[in-house]
Amino acid sequence: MSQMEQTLVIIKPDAVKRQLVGELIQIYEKKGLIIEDMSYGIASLEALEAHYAEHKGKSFYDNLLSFMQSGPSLVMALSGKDAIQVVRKLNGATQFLEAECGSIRGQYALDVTQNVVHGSDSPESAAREIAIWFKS
Ligand code: DAT
Ligand code: MG
Repeated sequence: MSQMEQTLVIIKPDAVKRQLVGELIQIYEKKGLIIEDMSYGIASLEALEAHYAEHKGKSFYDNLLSFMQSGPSLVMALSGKDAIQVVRKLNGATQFLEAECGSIRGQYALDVTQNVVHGSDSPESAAREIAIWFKS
């Protein structure tokens, strides 16, 4: 059964630097997803620590946080039918070599950390992440 969902997307600093913002938004919009909210700027350490709490202690964690603060990023809440899985498919696998060629990472990523976009991985993650970035 399809469900209306919200998910959290981040267009990461590497993609902003490469001026891919418009192109990436177009991919999500053309798919039919709706932009519910957005926020642009250099992410705070507090938000990033909360967002990436599951990865704390891993070998790539410090590098990940410094990359995510290396420039502005665009954080968005998107909604639509099965939005969480739809965005994960559009984004492609975490490892760029495994990402399908037509996916965002398949087309634009050549690095496992600097991998262009983030998408929530489950309804629980989506709710948690949206609350972190869009405190109402
Ligand atoms: P995803 O972003 O596909 O949900 P994740 O949650 O496993 O992937 O990891 C979060 C981010 O951390 C990922 O986008 C890039 C970085 N990362 C993950 N695994 C990594 C690794 N083995 N080496 C370096 N960076 C990694
Ligand atoms: Mg993840």
